[in-house]
Amino acid sequence: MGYDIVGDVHGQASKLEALLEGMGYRLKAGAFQHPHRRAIFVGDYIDRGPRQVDTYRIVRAMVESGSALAILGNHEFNAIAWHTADPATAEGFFLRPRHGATGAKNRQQHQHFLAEVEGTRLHDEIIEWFLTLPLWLDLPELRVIHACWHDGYISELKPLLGPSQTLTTELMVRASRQGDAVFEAVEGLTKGLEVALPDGHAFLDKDGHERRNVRIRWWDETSHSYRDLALMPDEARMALPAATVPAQSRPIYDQRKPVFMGHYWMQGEPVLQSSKIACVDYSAGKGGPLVAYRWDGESELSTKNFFAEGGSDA
Ligand SMILES: [Mn+2]
Repeated sequence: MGYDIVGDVHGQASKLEALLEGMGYRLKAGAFQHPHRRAIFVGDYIDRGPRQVDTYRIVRAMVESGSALAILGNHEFNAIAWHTADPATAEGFFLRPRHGATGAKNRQQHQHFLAEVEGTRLHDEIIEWFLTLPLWLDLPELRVIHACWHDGYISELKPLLGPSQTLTTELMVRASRQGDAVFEAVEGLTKGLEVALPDGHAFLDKDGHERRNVRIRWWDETSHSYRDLALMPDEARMALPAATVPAQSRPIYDQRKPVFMGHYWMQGEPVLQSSKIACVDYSAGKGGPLVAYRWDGESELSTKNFFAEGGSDA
């Protein structure tokens, strides 16, 4: 069976329809289907774009008809946390804060979704469905993760998750508490691998907050220093130490099968991260095309198999 691994949609339902049609999927009994292929969605269905609920309906119908598989992205994780009351606090407090400056920022990131569903029964229904999405897929032939395939985090979470790698409400609580091992593992898988800078080093993030950890390009086996591996604007990146990131804090991918991810807002022509690693997020949520990788059984990935639709709508 061929798989079409589709990047972060972020509410761009029109791009999604065009991409699916372009790849030969047709609406049948309410769901896009292909005679001999299946789609796999890498997460981040919501936030930013103009058709939040439509995107949800398209993806869910495909999953329920068996024509697609879908995993959880950090935006779905945040949406669940926004909607889940914090059992440790007074009424009116949620796992993702709604109060103060942080609350305002959280609401702003979530505003397009909230504008379509806030206060409705549909909102509850969508959150319930998000809770059925696995954090990763480890199929016989390939793997799918939203941001970082990390064997350590995966084996740590596996015994705690529900059947088929889903988050439970109890785990949502732990995953929302900074300092909890579950928090770190879920963050690592859905937002990417973070490493601590050497002692005495820090940088200011875009909000002016001092940070002692950086997210790195976990897939890049040809780079070794904080400066070369950090995911941040070049100017800030060049100020980071040229010291080598310790091997134990950046596990190297085992290469046993291809792994697909989204999340990184890539730009330009789609390229592979390696012959086993491909990111399919080309910023559909901010003007880029929606991209898929059309996988036909190959164990060495090929740039020729990227398929793009839409873009430059910003
Ligand atoms: Mn993401």
